[in-house]
Amino acid sequence: MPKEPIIMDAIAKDLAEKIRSRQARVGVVGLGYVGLPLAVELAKAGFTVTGIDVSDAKTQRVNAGDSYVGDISNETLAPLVDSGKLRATTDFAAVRDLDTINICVPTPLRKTKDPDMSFIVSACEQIAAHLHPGMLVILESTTYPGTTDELVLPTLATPDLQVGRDFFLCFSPERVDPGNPKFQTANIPKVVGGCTATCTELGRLFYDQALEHVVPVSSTRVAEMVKLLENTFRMINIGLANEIAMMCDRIDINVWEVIDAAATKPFGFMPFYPGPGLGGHCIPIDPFYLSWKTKQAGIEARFIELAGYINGQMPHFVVEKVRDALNNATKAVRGSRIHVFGVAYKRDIDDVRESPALDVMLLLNRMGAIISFSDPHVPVLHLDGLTLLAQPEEAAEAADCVVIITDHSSFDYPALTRRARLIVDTRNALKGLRSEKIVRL
Ligand code: SAJ
Repeated sequence: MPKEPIIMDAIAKDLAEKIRSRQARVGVVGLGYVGLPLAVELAKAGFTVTGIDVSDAKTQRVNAGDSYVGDISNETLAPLVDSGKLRATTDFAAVRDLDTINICVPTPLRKTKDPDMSFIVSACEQIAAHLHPGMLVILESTTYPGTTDELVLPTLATPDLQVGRDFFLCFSPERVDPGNPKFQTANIPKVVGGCTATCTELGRLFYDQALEHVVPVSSTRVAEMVKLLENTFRMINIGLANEIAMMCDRIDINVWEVIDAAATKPFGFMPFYPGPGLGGHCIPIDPFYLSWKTKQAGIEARFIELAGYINGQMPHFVVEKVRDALNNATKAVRGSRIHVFGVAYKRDIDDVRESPALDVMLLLNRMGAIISFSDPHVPVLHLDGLTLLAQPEEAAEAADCVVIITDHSSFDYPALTRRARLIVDTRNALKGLRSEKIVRL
C-alpha cells in the first residue's frame, strides 16, 4: 500500500507544535478503567488534562484525588490534581478550550447481540457542539470496523470543519488489562490509525509524548480491526479449550494434564484453559461487534458464532457435572445446599459482569438448589430477584456440594478440601490434590 504523503499545512503544523511542547490542552471523555489511566499518563507526560464524564460522582472523586480505578493509586492521582495538571468536569463545553480529545466510553452489546453505539453517539454529538479547527479527536472504544469513518466522522465534520484539513480524527484501540502487574497504559504498545496520513501522524506524535511504543497503521479501519482480531482470537481459543474439555470428559481423559503437557511445546502452541464459561466486558462482547459488521457485508463469522455457542454451553455443562456428582451421592439438586467459590468473571478481581457464576447459580436456583457463595472481592450479589451476601469460606462445611467457579488466589484450597463433602472444580484450582470428593471439568 503506497504511503500517502503527510501534508502538514498550517493548522496541522500548529497542532503538532503544541503536542511536541506539551502545550496542547488535552481532554479525555469517559473516566473509567481505560480513560482515567490514560488521563493520568497524559498528565504525567506534562499535558494539562481535562477529564469529562457524565458521572458527577466520578468527576468529584477525581477532583478530590480519590481514585476509584484499581490501577491508579491516590498517591499517583492526587498530586496531578493538586498541581492543576488534571481536573474533571461533566460539562462538555470544556471541549471548546481543548486541542485534543480521546473518547473512552463503553461499547456494550444489546440483548439482541447488536452493538450498542449509544455511548459513542452521545459523546460525539456533545463534542461536535464545541469542535473547533485545529482539534485532534481519537476514538478508543472497541467497536466494529468502519465506526470512525461511517459514524464518528459524519457527526463531527461540517463544510467548515473538514477532516485532515481543519480537524484530525483517528482510532486507537484501548488495550487496558485491569490489574495486570506487568502491562499498564504506559508500556502497552499503542496502535493508531487516522482518516488521513496527516491524522495518523498527529495521532502517532500525540501518543509518542506519553507512551513507550506507538504503532501507526494505515487507516482507522485497520486499527479497529486489530483489537477485534486480538479478542476474537482469544474467545475462539477459549472455545476450543472448552470443546476439548467436553471431549476429554466423555472419553475419560484429564484435560488439564493434556493442556499442561501440550504447553511444554516451545513453539506453535499457546495454552488456553477450559472453564465454566466466558465472562467480562471484552472477550464475550467484542467478537460480536465483528460478526455483526461482517454479516452486513454478507459474510458469516462462523468461528465466532460457533465459539459463542460452545462457550455459552459451559454453564450448563457445569450444572450437569454438579447434578451427576450429587446423584452419585444419592442426592437431588432440588433441596441441596450448593455453595459457589468465586463469582467474579476471572480470578483476583471484583467484576461480575457477564460472569459465568451468575449463569450457573441461576440454573441451579431454578432447579431448586439452595445456593450461597464465597468471594473475597464481591460482598453482595443480586441474582434474579435474590440478594445474596458473601459467606465466609467455612460455609463450605454445611454444603452438600461446593462449586469452584473463580479460582481466586486468596482461597484456602487445602482447608476447602478438608471441609467440603463434595467439590466440583471448574478451574483446576485443586490441581495436585487427590480426593474422591473432587470432581474436575
Ligand atoms: N478464560 C477462560 N480460559 C482462558 C482464559 C480466559 O475460560 O484460558 C475466561 C476467563 O475466566 C474470563 C473470560 O475468559 O471469564 C475473559 O478472560 P480474559 O483473561 O480474556 O480477561 P478479560 O476479559 O479481562 O480480557 C482482557 C482483554 N483486554 C482487552 O481487551 C484490552 C484481553 O484482550 C486480554 O488478553 C485479557 O484481558 C488478558 O490477557 O488478561
